[in-house]
Amino acid sequence: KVPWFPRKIQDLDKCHHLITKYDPSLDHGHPVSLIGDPLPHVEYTAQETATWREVYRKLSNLYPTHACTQYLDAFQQLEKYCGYQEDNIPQLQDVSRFLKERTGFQLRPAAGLLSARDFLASLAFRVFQSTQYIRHFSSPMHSPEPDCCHELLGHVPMLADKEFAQFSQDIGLASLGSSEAEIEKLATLYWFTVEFGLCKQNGSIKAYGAGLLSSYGELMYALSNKPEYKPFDPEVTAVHPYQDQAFQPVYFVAENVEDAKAKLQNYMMKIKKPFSLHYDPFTCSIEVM
Ligand code: H2B
Ligand code: FE
Repeated sequence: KVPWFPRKIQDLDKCHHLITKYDPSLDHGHPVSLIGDPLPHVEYTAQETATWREVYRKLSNLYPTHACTQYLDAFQQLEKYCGYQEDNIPQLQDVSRFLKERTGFQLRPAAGLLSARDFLASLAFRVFQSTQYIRHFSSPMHSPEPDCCHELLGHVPMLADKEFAQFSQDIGLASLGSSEAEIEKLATLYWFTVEFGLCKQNGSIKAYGAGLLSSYGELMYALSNKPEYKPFDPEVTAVHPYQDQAFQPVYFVAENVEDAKAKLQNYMMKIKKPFSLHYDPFTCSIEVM
């Protein structure tokens, strides 16, 4: 039996299941906002903005030497057009509008860590479910769960890149109607690429993964001589055990984003499903054939 999956963008209103590691009472079982609703404007406190400032300052010093060129190009644009500054936490509404113009991606607010199935399904529609709150000020350099520093500094710049946007949507499309075991593999692929991916660029290695680009400590470590590097190969990467409590002992290095995308497409074709899927961008819906 094929698990239920969203076929039109409005169906994503049913894809908001939280992974409540800490407090199950926080899961109210209904979405905080619906597709098409304006993204809420948040007034961040002075203390929250101070946390953002600290994270922003430290990370933006590392980007020129550690981030891939796609990231650097988008980051520059975000500073110019989208309120990315050390004294301002950008609003999701503005960022979503920016991304929509670049790659058709849009943000929607998420209440916390979502199940892999729901999170990946939204990517199939070029929807990125983003948290809007910020980590606790007591540990500005670390957050156990995604927060807006991670989304805005890690994910958003890469989602402004056309190739990367397609790569992200492809993982999402592969997840629709897939078995639990297959979702687990896709979540692992997502982990080692979108979150912790490295790529070659002009003879050196740079970061494109959001988990790296939003963590000062791990970004430095990932590009030091300490971790092990392996070539990105979906078959191998999808079953490699991963670490979510410490820095990764192993990173997968892609030749470039285009190559990672081609390899992923090849991998996706081997996932057995009794139908094929096509995304229709005009109606924002999935055609099942
Ligand atoms: N939920 C939220 N809100 N943000 C994420 O970045 C995220 C998620 N990542 N759920 C997902 C899980 C990822 O770790 C994979 C697909 O499991
Ligand atoms: Fe993330």
